Amino acid sequence: MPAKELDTTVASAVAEVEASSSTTKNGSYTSDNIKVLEGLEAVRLRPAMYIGSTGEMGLHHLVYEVVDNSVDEALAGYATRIEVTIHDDNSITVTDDGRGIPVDEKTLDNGEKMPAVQVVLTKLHAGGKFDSSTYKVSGGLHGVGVSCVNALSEAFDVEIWRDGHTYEQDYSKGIPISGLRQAGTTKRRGTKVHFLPDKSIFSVTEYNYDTLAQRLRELAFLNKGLEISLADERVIDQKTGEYKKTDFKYAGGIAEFIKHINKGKQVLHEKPIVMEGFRDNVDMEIALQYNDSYSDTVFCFANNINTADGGTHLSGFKTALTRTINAAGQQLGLFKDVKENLSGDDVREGLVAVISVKLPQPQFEGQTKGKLNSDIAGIVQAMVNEKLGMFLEQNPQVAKRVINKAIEAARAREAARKARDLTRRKGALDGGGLPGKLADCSERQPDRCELYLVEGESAGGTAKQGRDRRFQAILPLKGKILNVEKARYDKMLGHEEIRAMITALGAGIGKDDFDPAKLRYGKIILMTDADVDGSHIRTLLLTFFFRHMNELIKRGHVYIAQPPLYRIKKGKFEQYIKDDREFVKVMVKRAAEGMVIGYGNEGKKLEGAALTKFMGQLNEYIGFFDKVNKRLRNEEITGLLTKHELARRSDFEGDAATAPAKLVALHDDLEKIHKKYQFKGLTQPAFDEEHQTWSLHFTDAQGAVRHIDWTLASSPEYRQLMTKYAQIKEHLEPPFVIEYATKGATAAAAEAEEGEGEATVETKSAPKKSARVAQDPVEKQTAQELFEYVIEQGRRDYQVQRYKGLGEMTSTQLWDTTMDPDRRTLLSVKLEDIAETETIFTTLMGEDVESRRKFIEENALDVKNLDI
Ligand code: 0RA
Repeated sequence: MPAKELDTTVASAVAEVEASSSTTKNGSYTSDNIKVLEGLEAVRLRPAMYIGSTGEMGLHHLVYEVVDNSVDEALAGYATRIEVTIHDDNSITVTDDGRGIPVDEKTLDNGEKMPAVQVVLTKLHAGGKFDSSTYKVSGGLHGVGVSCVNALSEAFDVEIWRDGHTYEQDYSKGIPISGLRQAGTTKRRGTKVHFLPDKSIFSVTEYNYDTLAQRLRELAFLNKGLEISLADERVIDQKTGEYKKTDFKYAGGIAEFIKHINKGKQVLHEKPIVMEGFRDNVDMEIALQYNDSYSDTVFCFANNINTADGGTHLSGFKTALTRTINAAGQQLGLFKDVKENLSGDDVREGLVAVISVKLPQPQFEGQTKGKLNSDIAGIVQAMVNEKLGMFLEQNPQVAKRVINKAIEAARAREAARKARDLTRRKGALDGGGLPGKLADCSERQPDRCELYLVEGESAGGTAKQGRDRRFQAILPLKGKILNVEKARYDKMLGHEEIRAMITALGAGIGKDDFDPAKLRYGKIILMTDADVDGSHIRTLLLTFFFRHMNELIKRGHVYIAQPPLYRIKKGKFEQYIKDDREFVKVMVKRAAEGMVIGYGNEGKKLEGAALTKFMGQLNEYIGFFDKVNKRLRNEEITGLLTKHELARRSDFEGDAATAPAKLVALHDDLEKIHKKYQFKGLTQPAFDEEHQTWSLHFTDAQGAVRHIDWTLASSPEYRQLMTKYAQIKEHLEPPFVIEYATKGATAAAAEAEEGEGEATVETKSAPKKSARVAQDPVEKQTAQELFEYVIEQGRRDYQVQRYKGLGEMTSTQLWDTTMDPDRRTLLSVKLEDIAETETIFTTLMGEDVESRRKFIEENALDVKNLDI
């Protein structure tokens, strides 16, 4: 066993196995079977030691572990395709067309025989292939072998196609529950692994499509030509009626990775520059492309593992890049009025690069093993010197553009240095003199201090009055702050608001000066209005922190305040409400006090807590109803869909001759209202060969053809609508009769639910429940009308104020709702994934309006909240 390549965590586990095996050799107690179980038992006892965590990360890691083995088959030249499927029960299947796990009989140290596949699946690290000559990705970062996946799965089944036969074996929690059996003959070759993660071990058991997609896409980029597909049987694609599925295959490899990252950016040269080399058993691939931005993005990988902390491959690359570009600049005579050589920072401005190396036994270091330590800086450097040098020589146009950009960067850096020196002399950057607008706090210990960055002078003033000056500092920001995505360093430093921020924060800026340890506040809280401008300013601020003070986000210092959207008031009672949803909830609760709703014709009634709950669900139901109705534009028809409970695929299925009963019944109902809505065409149910389902169509009065089909019924909003419908349908029986119970009957019920929702802030005492004036019963025919009436009743006795901005609040109100640590809710800003965040920021803040619009559409973002 090549113990050298194991990281320490794994090595200690292996030591455990080996220790137990020597006990056996001494003949003391146990059979080998038990010894093997002991190995996997260690994994079950301390799973986090083997797969990093038992949360979301660990759960997804199981998939990567299996896939890595399949990728190894591809690297060895055998596999070309890997299919990953998420099943309904969140179990996973990984299929490849590699050699298939070997099935021949192996003799263990103690003489016992078992099929090789069983060794691979039950012995820690036996998956570290039998030969160690070629490089492989499994056994990398946490690489612990498929046996760990087996140990941590309730069920684990393997199917192998090899030498003309199909072989199968089943396991549970790492223990074989069958022998290896031959199950027929086949021409196929490869391995299929199906596993269900053990729910008693993982705190999260639901797979996230995007998380898997991201890693699989990355693997496809890193292994050019390899085809990887991801399917999700939990989700049906609206357009195709099939399971959600994505195929990743990139003939261009990391060059396409670069294009993916640079999507939407202005590039300096059309094609990424690609360099490849192979020396001393190290396979090197580097691609790079410059864009016109001022930041650099370099991703590096060793054996497909993202080495986030860089290492020898990165340093070799950087050295060669600086050297080669300087040499080319000299050659082309571009340095006439440049005094010094271009620095590493200069030549990396606007650079996007991916470095991927593959080597036999990579050495990693650091806490998270994110840094490559193998001695390869020299060969990477030599390769880049040669290949990039040659490229620049052969493509002088590209060379000139790249070098001129670096020269500009050098000039800007020089200007920035001067600007910084100037400001430093004025004491602006080192905390000597704090900005005049800052209202600082008296406390000096950073972790107890908070800095509020407040939109607008007037809100700033309110916040200054409302704050607790002991530990809360306020910095008002005037107007829109500079979009740093589009501005260079020196311009940024010239921007007054940004300078004030940098000074107040005290941590400096720039590679040499930024020191998060000098930060003067433990919490930096962005407080902007709940409108379009507010969210734009928030995005601009986040862009600044993301680009220039990333570490502060990483360390969890950046927060977003949540000012309320409404205030309701009645006499001395007042309450603040954070958003529209909460508003409806509160209004319903107020209205429902003492209210009794009769429904249907059998004297059934809803009141008290049941009524409030019903109204909440009804609100959501109406929300989904409106969304579905956007497709049909006819409330009566949308209502019919729910009434007929068209929900399952089987409601649309049938053989080509017989339409499904529910659809026929719906058609008959539509026939009845045909005239009323002047349909020009209402078809009989029609059969769709391709999808094997039936559907209805009608042409509405405006001439638009509307479809009632499985595509509609499988859309998320429709599914949600039906779920809500199922929850409340027993109450959806008109007519609805609203009346007030005589006082006393329902007072207890109303009292019982007085506990307020978490998101609202209440001050003063609750109003006395005034006895309702006796009132005639009111009758409503539809659920929508009922809902509107109830909300209206809720609003009746209250003054409702909707805040347009922070400035409309008094200082006490702002403190009570948004700044008081005991009552406020803050959102913490997180950097979930750097690469993805990177794209999102470029897309949202960059120049390419078209891709920004597309991004917003595709991600169905709330357009209200974005400035486009
Ligand atoms: C052990 C040895 C060999 C291949 C594998 C395991 C292997 C494991 C997995 C897991 C998923 N797909 C896989 N494909 C292969 C080497 C094969 C040989 O020497 O024949």
